[in-house]
Amino acid sequence: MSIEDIFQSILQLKRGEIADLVQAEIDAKTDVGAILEQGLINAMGEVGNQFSEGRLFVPEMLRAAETMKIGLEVLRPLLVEADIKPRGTVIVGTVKGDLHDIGKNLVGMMLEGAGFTVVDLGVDVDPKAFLDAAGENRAQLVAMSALLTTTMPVMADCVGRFKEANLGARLIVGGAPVNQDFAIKISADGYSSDAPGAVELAKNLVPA
Ligand code: B1M
Repeated sequence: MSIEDIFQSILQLKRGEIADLVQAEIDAKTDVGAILEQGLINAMGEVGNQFSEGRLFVPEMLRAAETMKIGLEVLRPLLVEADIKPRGTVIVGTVKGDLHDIGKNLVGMMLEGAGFTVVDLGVDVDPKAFLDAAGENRAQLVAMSALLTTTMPVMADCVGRFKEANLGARLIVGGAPVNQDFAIKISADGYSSDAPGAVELAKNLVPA
């Protein structure tokens, strides 16, 4: 068994196999980062390519995502393994109109692993819900995810409302179509292209 088998199990939508394959790599002491990047994340990239090329459609994309999520759950204990004191509270969510949650889940897991208390609002989260949750939980940070170019403007709306409300929480953004220029343009406090980078941002913005 190998990381390639994990990659292939996602492309072949084999929900029944992936948990054992990931566990086998963990047992074989394969680097967790490699399982995540080369096995799980790269497979979803390939799924996206095949969707763009019309070789795979929404139902398959959904099953691939479900397969990946099963694999991610097996990795979860290793990603959230932390012996650090509580560091602060982060609200995470995918913005209104957007149902993609795998990257957001990964960011949440890794923030947990870094000692943050994570309040996950799920997907399709409107700016008011982010605002309410940040107030109720006295959050220091809000991490928003968007995977669609059409939902990126919701991030701008959200940043604007937080500035108006003056809650003091910092806002960071990420997701495949988001970049540093966009983050600067909407006056977000930070941008990261991946989950480990989001953790570094969070640590810088919310010092222990
Ligand atoms: Co959709 N989808 N999808 N999809 N989907 C994309 C995003 C797409 C690029 C595919 C493509 O065309 N090649 C395309 C978007 C095009 C665009 O806007 N530019 C697309 C489309 C078009 C759509 C629909 C419109 C399709 C349709 O219905 N015709 C539809 C929209 C539904 C909606 O949201 N309203 C749709 C639906 C779906 C499914 C529901 C079937 C499924 C999602 C299931 C789920 O998430 N539970 C799905 C999937 C699986 C994808 C792809 C294939 C994979 C996404 C993924 O999970 N990647 C995707 C293609 C692709 O991205 N290559 C695609 C793995 C994940 C780990 O990566 O989320 O990027 P990602 O997270 C990364 C970084 O971005 C970053 O960290 C992670 C890595 O460490 N990150 C953050 C993410 N969030 C962060 C937050 C941060 C920091 C970093 O906070 C600060």
